Amino acid sequence: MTMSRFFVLVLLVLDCVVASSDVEWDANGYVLYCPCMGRFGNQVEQFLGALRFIKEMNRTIVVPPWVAYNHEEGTSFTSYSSWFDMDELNKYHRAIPMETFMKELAPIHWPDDGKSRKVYCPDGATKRSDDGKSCPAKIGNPFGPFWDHSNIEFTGGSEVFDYGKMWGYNAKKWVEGYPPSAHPVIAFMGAPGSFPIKQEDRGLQKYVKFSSKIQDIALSFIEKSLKRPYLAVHLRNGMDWVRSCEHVGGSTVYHDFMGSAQCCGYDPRKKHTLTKEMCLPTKTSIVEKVRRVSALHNVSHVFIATDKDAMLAEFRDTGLELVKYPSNYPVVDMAIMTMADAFIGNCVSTFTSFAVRDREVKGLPNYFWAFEEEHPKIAHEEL
Ligand SMILES: Nc1nc2c(ncn2[C@@H]2O[C@H](COP(=O)(O)OP(=O)(O)OP(=O)(O)O)[C@@H](O)[C@H]2O)c(=O)[nH]1
Ligand SMILES: [Mg+2]
Repeated sequence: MTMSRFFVLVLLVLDCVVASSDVEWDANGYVLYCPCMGRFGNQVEQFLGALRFIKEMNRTIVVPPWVAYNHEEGTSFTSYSSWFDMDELNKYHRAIPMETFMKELAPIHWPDDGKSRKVYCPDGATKRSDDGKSCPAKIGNPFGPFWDHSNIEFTGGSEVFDYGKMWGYNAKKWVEGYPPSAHPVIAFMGAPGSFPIKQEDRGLQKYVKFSSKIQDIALSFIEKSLKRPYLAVHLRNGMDWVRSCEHVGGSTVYHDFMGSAQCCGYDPRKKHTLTKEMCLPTKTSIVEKVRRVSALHNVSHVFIATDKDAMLAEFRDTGLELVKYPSNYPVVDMAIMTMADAFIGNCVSTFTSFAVRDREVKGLPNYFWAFEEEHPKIAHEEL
């Protein structure tokens, strides 16, 4: 080995030593959880609720990877930091990625010793377990694959909590009932955050910033293929969505359905009725709205994000330049939507709602299909 190679090796080793000693154990404890319900949009909504709850508990949040489902490739996991910026998240509260927690801290502080690795679940969940008493933490998908992905077996058993007594996930109750001295690591079977998101948690979106990798991909695409000002539209129209919207607008009047509060509002007395058209707008009304918003914002380029049908044929007569990202890359579609000068989304979709919250905190305009009022400004309460 040459001298210079030797020094590189020494530096690398030193770097590792320094890096591992960087992660200090937090005596206030940790919370882990599985984002086991729904896809990306749902997971983000629950993440923001969990973030507030865990901050109020004054524990460090162990940030789980995102779970994605694919017919061909099965269930997959993407670390938070590959899409988003951990430093930005840390501006709100102490956060550590799951991978780092498992690699650096778990071997010493949360060992697989037959007692430490416990899973916490509400009493109602035990019904699904084989013995009817323990947490069914690894039964079914994504439950099993999620914890397996991080090599976690709950060899310490289950800690079943009284959901009513804890007011669900009330931080004060948890601080009193489960102090870090006795419960240093709380691993929840599911997300300790509500779905749909609570109004007061919407603003936390500002701490969820895209990683530099995703930003670079989005910005270089915008520079190459779009011209500012540009309009971005989200068309949620795959078969699963058509089925989801089937019951809307029937005999039962819906206000709350997935992301719908972003249009219908949060105040129970003033809620706007959710219509079928808001969930699944007609093609004619979509084209008409694109024309109108484009004229209003003086745009010539429209970025189209969709899970299925980009409606290119229907938009052709508008004379607008239609642009799509060349591959199916949901998080990049999302980034390009958040950066647009104007945006039109789907009231019910939580995929839309991510873009809407991100744009809200930046003060950018949002519009919705089949819904005429511009989004009511969220209360900018102190975070
Ligand atoms: N590439 C791409 N994928 C999308 C788009 N919209 C939806 N999807 C995919 O469809 C999934 C929709 O699930 P969610 O993220 O939960 O959002 P949602 O619209 O509330 O839909 P559901 O909750 O699944 O009914 C996303 O996670 C993406 O994988 C889009 O504009 N572009
Ligand atoms: Mg969803």
